[in-house]
Amino acid sequence: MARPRFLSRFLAHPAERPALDWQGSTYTFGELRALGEGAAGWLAGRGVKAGDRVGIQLENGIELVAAHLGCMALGAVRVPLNAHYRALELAPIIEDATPALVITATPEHFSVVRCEPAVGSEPAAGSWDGGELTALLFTSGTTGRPKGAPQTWQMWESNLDALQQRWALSSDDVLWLTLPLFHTHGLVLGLHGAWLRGARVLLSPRFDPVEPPDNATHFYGVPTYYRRWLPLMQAHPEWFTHFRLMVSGSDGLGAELSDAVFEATGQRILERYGMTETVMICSNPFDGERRAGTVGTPLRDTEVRIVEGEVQVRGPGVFAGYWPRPEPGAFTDDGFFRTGDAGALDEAGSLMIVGRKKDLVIVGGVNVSPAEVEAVLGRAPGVAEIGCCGLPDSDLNEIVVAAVVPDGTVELIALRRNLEAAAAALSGLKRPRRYAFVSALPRNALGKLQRGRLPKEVSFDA
Ligand code: MLC
Ligand code: AMP
Repeated sequence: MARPRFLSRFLAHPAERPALDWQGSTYTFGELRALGEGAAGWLAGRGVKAGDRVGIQLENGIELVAAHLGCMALGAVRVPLNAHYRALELAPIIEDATPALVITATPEHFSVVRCEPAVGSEPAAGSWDGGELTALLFTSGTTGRPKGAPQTWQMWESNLDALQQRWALSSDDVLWLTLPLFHTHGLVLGLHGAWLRGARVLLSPRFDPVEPPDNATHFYGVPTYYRRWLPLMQAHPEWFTHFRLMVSGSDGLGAELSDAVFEATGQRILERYGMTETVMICSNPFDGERRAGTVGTPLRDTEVRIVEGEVQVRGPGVFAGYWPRPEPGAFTDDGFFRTGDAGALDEAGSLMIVGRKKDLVIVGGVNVSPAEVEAVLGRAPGVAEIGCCGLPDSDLNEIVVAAVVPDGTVELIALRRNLEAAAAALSGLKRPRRYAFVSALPRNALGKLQRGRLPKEVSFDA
């Protein structure tokens, strides 16, 4: 198999250049290569072959990095799995991804695959000659079932090159990376984006609003990170002066928060917009005006249009379709992907995301399908009907709330307990933060639940 150019570029960085800092140790690009080859030997020793899919359910750390590098060296396709997901949420993903192996810290969540606890090192293997596919990322479907979005090296390379040209990213840059590495934002933009350029990554286990490392030049976050950081920015603006660029994405930043950060630090956060299915679509510029409240203009070679209020996109970063369950209607006849986001262009051609046409709640930058939450909580004893939606939240941007029609068989106190017990099968951000008990749900003439009416028509207690 031919080596993807993306990998050739990664392997061409000088062996002695620092590539990763993790818990006090610095790894050079040469050491990452050796780590990958060791991990590829470990995978091969467990029967994994080039082209196989490997699930990786780990929190940020050197084990996660080694697992990814091992797959890259062996030519296996990575399936990043959300480290917070429980058995119930993992089951449909595993069913669709059919991985040869899953590397996880919580093997009890898997019943259908062989699981291994941690990455060791065995004799080197791996030619870094993978196929076209590099990863299969699962994104919350609006129907409740996560959808597999295959990622090619080519998608990432063309998209990241266009993005980084706009951001003037260079090998001298140092990215403080606190995003989880199982979403597009942390994995593709963060880890792979930095390494494509030969830049250095300072990896943290998670985001905490603390003083940033003083050698960091770049930071990427979801709006919640900036909101939690704001008091510290106001108290210690000098802690943020070494950043050359701070970026926000995965959810709307809003002009108010953007302005507050600017007033505190003099830094105008650069907002960009993307999706797992498309990598990045639009971005504000590094040089030139960053328009608060907009996500900027389309990247090079990417076409964006608004049709009946919906953002549609076509370009080399856009995936070829869901796998293994293609979705009829995901693309228009002329090849534009329907994002499900509602948008408008301002007079300067910058895109504004004004809402969502899809039934999705974004909690702290994490997509939650209300249909999935309803399916799980709908089974709680005492529930006749349930409808979930998002409500604005001053920390997480949005939270999930649930309107429940009791079936009358249990007291309300017991019903609430049953709902909370059922919700425990879901990862934390998906669980409703508030419940309302109602006599009926808003439905259209055909009986279809109208989630968009819930926030207006139901009063959710705090
Ligand atoms: C935390 N939890 C999650 C989760 N993070 N559940 C699912 N997915 C996640 N990513 C759960 C925990 O298990 C816990 O459950 C509960 O939420 C609270 O955990 P916490 O760590 O105390 O939460 P908190 O500090 O509030 O974390 C929230 C957060 C974090 C915003 C800091 O979620 C985060 O880092 N979000 C970033 C998400 C991201 O990277 N999005 C990019 C998507 S890519 P329990 O059981 O313990 O209560 C994309 C494309 C693009 O959108 O354009 O970028
Ligand atoms: P994901 O499926 O996790 O990749 O999430 C993609 C979705 O995140 C998009 O369809 C948007 O709804 C949302 N999103 C990403 N970036 C932004 C942004 N800058 N502003 C508003 N929404 C965003």
